[in-house]
Amino acid sequence: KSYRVAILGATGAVGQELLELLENRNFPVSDLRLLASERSAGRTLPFQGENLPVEAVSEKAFENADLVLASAGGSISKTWAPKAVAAGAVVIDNSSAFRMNPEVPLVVPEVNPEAAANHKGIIANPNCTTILMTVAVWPLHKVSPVQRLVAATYQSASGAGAKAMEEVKIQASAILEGKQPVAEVFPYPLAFNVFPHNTPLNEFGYCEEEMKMVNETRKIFGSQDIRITATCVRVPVLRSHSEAINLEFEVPFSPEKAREVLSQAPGVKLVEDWKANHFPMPIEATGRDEVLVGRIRQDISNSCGLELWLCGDQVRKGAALNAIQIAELLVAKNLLKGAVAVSH
Ligand code: A2P
Ligand code: 11C
Repeated sequence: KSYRVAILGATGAVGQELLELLENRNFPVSDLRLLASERSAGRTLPFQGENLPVEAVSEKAFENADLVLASAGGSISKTWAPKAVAAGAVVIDNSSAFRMNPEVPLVVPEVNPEAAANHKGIIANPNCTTILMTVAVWPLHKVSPVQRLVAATYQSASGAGAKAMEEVKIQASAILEGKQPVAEVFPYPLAFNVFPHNTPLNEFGYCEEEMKMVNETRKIFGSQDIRITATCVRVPVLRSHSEAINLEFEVPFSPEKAREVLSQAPGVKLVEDWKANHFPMPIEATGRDEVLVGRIRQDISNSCGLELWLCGDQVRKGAALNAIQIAELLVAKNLLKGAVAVSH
């Protein structure tokens, strides 16, 4: 069987990665439509040795589509995902628009693949920091339920899209040339700087990104009891997010046991060379599928606490790869329409 696929937001950082993964993972595509804004209409993007045209998104663009991979932001998804579903497609949506909707499954294939089957047309791809954290924490949580989780993030420019990555490079050059950096995509210069994540703050002083980590993780784990808090910070890294995670269990969880569990966990790669002080780094996570985990150690302030450090490619596992893995799940379970191959 093969599928008619549309990528909404094909020209963006995640869109480009979706295109690459569809090709490299040999996803059974019979027809691919690349959708973006009016600005990109007429551009072409390479796929399987051809240059495919980019079209401005329109209702017609979803005609006959079996699968829509959406990554053009929340408001675009709110407008177009229901139209794509009405046209008969399944939408895997990378935005935050539908994630907390009780009718919409929120899926990390390594954690809750079973949830994907219960969709009503839309499946949500979680926020990047949530995906990376859940891949690393779920295997431990299954062995001994996490009571409390404290996260601090070090988020790269890629989380804010292709234009943000470009902006940081231009700012860095400007600073090196002794000029004032200009910030347009970000509220402040990110080159040679860090600032708390600039999403809107709630009445408790938590920003949206932090609340995504709290609420999405609870939904994915199917556990409303787990206590979670996070501090999200943008750092001048181009690609791949890092996270410091402190876990509290009911009973002690030894670092040796955690290493044993994580060394066999799907989607995780242990990176720990204590003698060389070599642990996960964004430059080594970039372009990889796995979440790199290391610096696993007992929390010296809490006998039931465990510390770990992780890095993961936000564009890949934090977004595009997770979406493609959800699509692969649907294919494996025969949950997508699609043309049946005719044998000659
Ligand atoms: P375009 O390149 O035409 O602006 P990123 O997250 O890297 O910034 O990418 C955002 C993606 O969302 C791009 O593909 C962008 O297309 C797309 N996009 C932005 N605004 C719209 C819109 N109004 N309609 C359709 N696609 C949009
Ligand atoms: C960031 N996590 O790094 C954000 C980007 O809800 O999908 C993705 C926002 C989202 O800034």
